[in-house]
Amino acid sequence: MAVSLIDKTVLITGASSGIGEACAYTFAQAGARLILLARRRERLEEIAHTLHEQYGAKVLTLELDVRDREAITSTLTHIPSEFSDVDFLINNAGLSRGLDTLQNGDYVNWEEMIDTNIKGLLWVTRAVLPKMIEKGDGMVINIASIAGRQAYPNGNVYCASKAGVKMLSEALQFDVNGTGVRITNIDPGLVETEFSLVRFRGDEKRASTVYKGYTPMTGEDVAEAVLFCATRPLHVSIHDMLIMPTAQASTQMVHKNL
Ligand code: NDP
Ligand code: 8X3
Repeated sequence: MAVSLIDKTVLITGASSGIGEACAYTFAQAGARLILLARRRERLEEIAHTLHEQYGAKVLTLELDVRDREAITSTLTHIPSEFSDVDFLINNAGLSRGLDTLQNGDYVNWEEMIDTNIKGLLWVTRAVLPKMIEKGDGMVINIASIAGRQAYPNGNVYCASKAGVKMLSEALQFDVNGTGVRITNIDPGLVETEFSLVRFRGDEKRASTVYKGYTPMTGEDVAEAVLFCATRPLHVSIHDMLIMPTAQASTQMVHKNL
């Protein structure tokens, strides 16, 4: 039987835009209680307000930086009781900075990607997973990327960070085996979000060219895939999913009509 999300608690990191925001809408519509985590408080509050208005969803917003291990650990281990029983953790917070060869790379960009995409995911998971294991139920969904399966020119550290996420997802299968907890890794291809705007530090023209000449995926497309994985019967665990725009064959080949 498909799993119902009514009254289930879903913690989404990086919920203030893109894929994370779309997951918030999709899971609220399915009846879940939400914990939305990101750094931009105003965005989170606007989303929470709309979710409450549209779906009557109960939402807790957490203004947190996933890189801040102490804040993550203390906040997530002391969540108000109505939200403290996290059933689903969607590790989505992540970013890319720059696009350059390694020999010309910027240490600050590298640290931000590794600290957010890998270490941030570890801090959040370490704080939430023990309780799931204790109750013998729960699910962790990691948003990695096609970039973690196939490198592309100048993608070096971002690709490595996402390969790291993918391998952590795989390793976690061993850690939770026999506990009832499920782990899913999702690798999306190109999704039109704020991702490229962040990568190119606000350069709108450069960011928009990434998505020109073909139909990229939307955050909602990925959110629907996340929902599908989350609602499989409890004896079914989707370990790994690759989801691409139809126009994208690989990181290196996108059919564009420019
Ligand atoms: P967005 O830039 O639209 O969203 C990124 C989200 O991550 C924002 O909510 C941002 O919130 C949050 N975030 C970033 N850094 C931190 C931090 N230090 N602490 C807490 N939250 C943080 O991009 P996407 O929606 O596209 O990205 C979501 C995930 O999907 C990322 O992991 C990305 O790598 C992955 N992905 C994206 C693809 C794409 O083509 N767009 C394809 C494959 C994977 P805030 O700034 O408010 O903190
Ligand atoms: C984001 C997709 O191909 O821009 O992970 O790296 S890509």
